[in-house]
Amino acid sequence: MSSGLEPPLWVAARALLPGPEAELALPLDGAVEEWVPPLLRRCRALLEGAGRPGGARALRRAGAVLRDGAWERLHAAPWREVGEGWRRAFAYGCLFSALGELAAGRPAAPALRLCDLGLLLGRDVLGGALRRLAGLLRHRHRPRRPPQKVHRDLAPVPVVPPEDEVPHLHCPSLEHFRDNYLIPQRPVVLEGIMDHWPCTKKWSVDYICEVAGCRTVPVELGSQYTDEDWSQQLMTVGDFIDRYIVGENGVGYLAQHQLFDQIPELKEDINIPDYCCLGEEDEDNITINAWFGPEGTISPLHQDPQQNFLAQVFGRKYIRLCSPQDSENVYPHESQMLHNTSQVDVEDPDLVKFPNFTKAAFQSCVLMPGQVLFIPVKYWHYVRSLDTSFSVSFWWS
Ligand SMILES: O=C(O)CCC(=O)C(=O)O
Repeated sequence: MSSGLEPPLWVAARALLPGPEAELALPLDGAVEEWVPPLLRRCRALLEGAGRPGGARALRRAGAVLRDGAWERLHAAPWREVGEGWRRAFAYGCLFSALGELAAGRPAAPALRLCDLGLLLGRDVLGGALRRLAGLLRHRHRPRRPPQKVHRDLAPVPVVPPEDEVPHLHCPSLEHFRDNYLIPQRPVVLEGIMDHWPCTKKWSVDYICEVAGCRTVPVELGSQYTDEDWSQQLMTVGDFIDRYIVGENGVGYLAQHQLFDQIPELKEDINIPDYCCLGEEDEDNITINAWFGPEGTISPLHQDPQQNFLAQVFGRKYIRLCSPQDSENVYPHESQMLHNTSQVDVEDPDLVKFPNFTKAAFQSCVLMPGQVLFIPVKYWHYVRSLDTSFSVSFWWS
């Protein structure tokens, strides 16, 4: 089916999918409306002629109709009720419209955005086709200019009274960690355990921009998720860096559990802490989160249902912790949505409204690059970035 008119990027992209039409099974694995299967089959048929004049346009259009139709169904119900069939239909729509873009000789950026949308909201169909295509496009994408350097004065470091300081340990044995911290559920800062992770030497704002600048991700805007003006938006990592890390457009946080699946190159630079083997579940069930943002991002006092290792890659974070036994004293929100979040502003508490807050016993630390904080299950934690910061957390059970 080579036509000589095909741009090389399209040829490389097409080669990522199984060859002849007949081999391209497009399972949906879930209920969809009756218009979806014939449209899917049409996209598949159009793929064959997409390298010929007019073919690319038809594929782009058909893919976009599938994508837009599925997008509506993705947004018609609460997220957890959206069925597998619609998520896959959306992913196929993204894939076919991205391929249509490339077949038409258009630039890589819009196709890459479509791959990311498919990965974020859909599924990685056809054995990882979206991730493979995104990897190809990222290498063909014109590199972003590195972010402008800005000089900022270092923020003052909060004073942590020695009696409140979270204890520090250097590379404890598994048994020591288990008996003294995991079983009694006590927080501890672990040092030396991530020294060999490549991220500690490689990662910087420039590096993140180079590897992930052209990728679309969800970001949180506003200083903390309990604020009224807090919102979420999709943008490229490069735009996020320009606006919120380098620019002074307020506070934004790239706080994401899908980043490492979306960009495997970053995942290769981190390791799962050995201590996670003390958990009952296997490694595949560990959730790995990225936390990237400027100085001043705040995660309000909240608790999570799993054990956590919070690993600091660059920048420093001021962290305050208190035990679940103090839950009453930190005044959790009453609503179902925020019942794991305290109503109290930890660094400026309203003691008239929340008088028992003084009874809560806090421990604190300034988490430095290369340190890993163990936060036991349901331990309340408050986090404020003192610098532009990248942390990786591992939720395990
Ligand atoms: O680093 C942060 O801002 C929050 C980290 C956190 O809450 C977590 O890992 O559970």
